Amino acid sequence: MLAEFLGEKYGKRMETCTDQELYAALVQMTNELAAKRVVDYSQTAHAPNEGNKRKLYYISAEFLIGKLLSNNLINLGIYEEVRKELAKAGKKLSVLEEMEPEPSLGNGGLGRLAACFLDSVATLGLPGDGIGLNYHFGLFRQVFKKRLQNEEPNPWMEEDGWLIDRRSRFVVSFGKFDVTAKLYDILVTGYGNRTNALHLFDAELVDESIVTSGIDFDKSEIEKNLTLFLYPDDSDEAGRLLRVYQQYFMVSTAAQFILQEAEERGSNLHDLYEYAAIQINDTHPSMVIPELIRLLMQRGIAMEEAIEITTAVCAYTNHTILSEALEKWPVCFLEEVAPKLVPIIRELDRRVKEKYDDESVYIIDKNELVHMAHMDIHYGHSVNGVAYLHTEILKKNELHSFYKIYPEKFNNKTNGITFRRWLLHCNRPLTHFLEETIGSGFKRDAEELEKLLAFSEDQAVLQKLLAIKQRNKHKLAKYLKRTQGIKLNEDSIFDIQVKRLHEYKRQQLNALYAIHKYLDIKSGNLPKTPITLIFGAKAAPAYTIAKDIIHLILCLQKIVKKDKAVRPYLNIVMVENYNVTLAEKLIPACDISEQISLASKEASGTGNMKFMLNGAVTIGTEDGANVEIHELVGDDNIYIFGEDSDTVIARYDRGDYCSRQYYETNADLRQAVDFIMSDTMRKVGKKKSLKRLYNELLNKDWFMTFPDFDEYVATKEQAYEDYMDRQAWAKKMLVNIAKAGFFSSDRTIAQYNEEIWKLGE
Ligand code: 26Q
Repeated sequence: MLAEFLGEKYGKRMETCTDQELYAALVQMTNELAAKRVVDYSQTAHAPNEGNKRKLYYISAEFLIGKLLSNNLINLGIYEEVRKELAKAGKKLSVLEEMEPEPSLGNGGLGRLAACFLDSVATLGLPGDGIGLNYHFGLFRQVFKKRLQNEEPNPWMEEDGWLIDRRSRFVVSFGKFDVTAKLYDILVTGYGNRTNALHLFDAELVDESIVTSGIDFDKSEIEKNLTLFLYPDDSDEAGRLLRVYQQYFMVSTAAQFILQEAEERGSNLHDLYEYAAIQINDTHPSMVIPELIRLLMQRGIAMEEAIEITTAVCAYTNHTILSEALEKWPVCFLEEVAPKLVPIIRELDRRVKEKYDDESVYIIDKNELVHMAHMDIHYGHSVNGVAYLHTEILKKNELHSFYKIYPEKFNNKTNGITFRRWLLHCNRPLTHFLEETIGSGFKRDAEELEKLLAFSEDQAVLQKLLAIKQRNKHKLAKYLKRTQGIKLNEDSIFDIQVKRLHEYKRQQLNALYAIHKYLDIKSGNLPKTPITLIFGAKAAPAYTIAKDIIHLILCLQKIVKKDKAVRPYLNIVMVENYNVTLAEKLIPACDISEQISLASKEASGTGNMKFMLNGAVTIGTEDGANVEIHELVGDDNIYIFGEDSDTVIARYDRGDYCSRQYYETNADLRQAVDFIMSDTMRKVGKKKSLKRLYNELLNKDWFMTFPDFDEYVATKEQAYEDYMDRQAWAKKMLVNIAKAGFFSSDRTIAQYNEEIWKLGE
């Protein structure tokens, strides 16, 4: 197939092509095949939703899509064919896969979720597109220098890449100027199904050359900088204002695009609900609500009706209970960025204040801050959390006043992941083995993984699972050696914590364990199996303590590496620039998955699901989706520790947490904490950074690592001991794989569709 394409397009034979030519041809061929599966609405007699033209628009500031080549080849059903064809000509598909740059259009869980969702929407044959921004440098690329994080731009767009210029223009009117938006599409292939699109808007006059050193640029040149970076540094006012500019740019283009499409497909806008369902992914796109109202009014619809239409169309997903992440923008920012929205927002707020005498549900508070989530809840028809526990906490605590007003709007949609990327693509050996053992039905219906339970006592199956894990550990070791110069002992336990760096995720707790273990080994307690602690995380550029934690881990890495007595038993590694590509290699190689957030703080987590699916055993707190994983696999196949969410919430309510008390009464903990300020550390680390972190832990420890320290250490020791009984461990792996089916994003999307979007009726 590829040979034919090369012949026709370029008049070339595969053997004579360079890798670059082959890669470019593959992208083009894949895009052409994908385009054939785009469903033209007006032409289809049998749209999946006969009698209803409703289409989903998933608006998100992030789409962390990862590399697309192999994913698209799998979804189009031609991966093996292409691989074999290339092999015949002496070429390796894996080499071409490596050439693709990873689009860095996201930061973490929320962005990766959006990408998994697009895959599942297309796979289920549903009409639904993503809408976001085309950040030229995306999220920064992380580089370690002297054990500190540095940030560099991460250019990812290619001449012959996946972006398709739609040659379509929209104008966004800001208060002081207009900006023309260009529309690019990335095709989203469903697994054996239709092709949808990810629409990415870009500012026409964006100028990459204004980026000076690192990721610095003139924040005031909005027309030139609007779509340069995802999450520009917002530690100053100019940075925060720029974020609002980006958000309005995103939602204004989105709203214009959605109305245009609806009208083209026959809507008179009064019936917009028949044509569009909008999902607002966290509060970053919340301004789409007043913007839609504005545009509907501009087209002659009265305000009352415009509000009703908008409410019927829009639904909101909440991804966090951390108050600092719940966006509140000063009205004066909106006056500058989108002055036409201000009277609308004021009117929406007036209506709320007229009805409810409760400040906690106002849209505009007494400090003239606009609470974006409040606007979503009042003027959207659905509010969902992303895991059972998270939704319960929203209802009972964070959003309780809203729940009392609108109980019917609240619902839970436990997150999911696409098994195409997180099993079929990233773990081929396991996929093939599963096919041999339980048939290939699980590829379409993830719940079929449960068939594996019938083999839980089958020695051959258990041995094979261990062998596959070993092979993946070997592959990871080779990869990290080649790309980052990191050496791993393949016979050690791979204990992995990879995720954004945030205090609530408690990488610092894992680092305290690392210190404890280091000192324990030095004092002569040698672990029976060597341990490798692997970290991967980016810290937001202005998040000082997060950067201090990275510094601590990198210093520990160096100390242990230099210590001849300890290094045969313990290795601490922080991979540079953790991203989707690295995740695809780390996760299949993992033995122990670290999900140790402070209970109540992690809305769901999705890494936890990816690890479990690939046969890692979780050590975690009763938080987010860990609760549901625990319930599914049972006590014997997960390691749960730490205080539960009720205890934590009660402690916050009392406000009486004092970390120093724990420090003073717990000798092991004190020893680990004090090590941060030891001479050994000072020799490799920066005093200012280490001291700041030490003080933070001792005087604040806002995410309560100290109360969980002892239990965490004991639980890890137990897990390491259990790991040595290989047969028993393999059974835990098997149960985790078998029970992962529930976490397929196909299930999540089917639920969104049944309960919120109703695309399939
Ligand atoms: C906040 C204020 C101003 C500017 C930006 C932000 C901001 C940016 C990014 C707030 C939140 C985010 C990202 C949140 C995120 O990734 N949340 C994760 O979402 C996952 C998918 O639902 C969950 O699994 C994770 O638990 C949650 O942390």
